[in-house]
Amino acid sequence: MAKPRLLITRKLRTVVEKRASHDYDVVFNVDDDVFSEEDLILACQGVDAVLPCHSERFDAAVIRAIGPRLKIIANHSVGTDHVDLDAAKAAGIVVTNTPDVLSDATAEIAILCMLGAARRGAEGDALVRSGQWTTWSPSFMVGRQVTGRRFGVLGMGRVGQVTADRARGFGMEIHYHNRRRLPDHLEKRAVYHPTLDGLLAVSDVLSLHCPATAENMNVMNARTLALLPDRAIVVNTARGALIDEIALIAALRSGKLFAAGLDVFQTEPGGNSTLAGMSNVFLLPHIGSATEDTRDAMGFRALDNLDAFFAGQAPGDRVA
Ligand code: 8YV
Repeated sequence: MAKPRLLITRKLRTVVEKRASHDYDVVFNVDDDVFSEEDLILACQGVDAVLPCHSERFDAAVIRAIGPRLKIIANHSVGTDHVDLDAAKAAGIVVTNTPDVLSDATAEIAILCMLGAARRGAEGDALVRSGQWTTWSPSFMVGRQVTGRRFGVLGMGRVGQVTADRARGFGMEIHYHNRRRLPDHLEKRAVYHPTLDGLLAVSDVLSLHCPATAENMNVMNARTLALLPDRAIVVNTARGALIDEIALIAALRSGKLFAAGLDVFQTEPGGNSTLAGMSNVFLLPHIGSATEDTRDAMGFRALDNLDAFFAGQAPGDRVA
């Protein structure tokens, strides 16, 4: 029987590409350039399956234009906000994601963002690199200590839970808001807040871990940022769409926020040039899951979903 034809939209790790080639007739994107919408539609029209990243947008118009051959979108990401799930369902296209395998890596980046923001990591690094480190005194580069402070998690899913565990290592008191309260063995004595506003009022550090759904768009805005304790720190390793960046910049400028640590932005790639010019932000280019181990695991997990689908079984990580 002919192997299913699979489009892999971006350059993946060699072990993942090798396994894919063994089981599928793979169309690779050798140059790793981002597809234009037109090219994505064209490339998907000629395959049975696509393994995309969050860099490819499958909105309703794209899904409709692709037509009948494509049967499955096996995402190489836990987030699925780049895919219109209702449109995929309507078109009879199965959609999967890669949960669990990137929780540790993303939690590491969240802690890096927290510490980078709290201890002025970007500012210090720039000072030494630029050769402008000409003085030292006990009042030089004084930051905020996070040990013993309150760590607020918005979205206590898999990544939120691992990040909370890491923050416990700093003696932080864990608070969270989630649609549902967690059972005791997952809550681990974290304090549940049934409302977002309740969580914000106690979050010395607020770390975002919820998906970018229509309801969560700009969930951190002028009103909600004002509810945080004075000199709080905001960390975002989830999606840029969760924060109104104009309101964030105002809160950072006014001193309401001490600092922010951001791995994700409203505009990607690129980020936000105003934020980039501010000293009290620590910025990374959306690399939460970018470790060798995790990239392999994400690729394998996406292939596991494809294998199940083409074997006539239910893929483990079906989201639509
Ligand atoms: C990935 C992510 O880097 O999984 C997600 O939702 O945002 C990141 O971990 C990216 O999507 C890789 O395709």
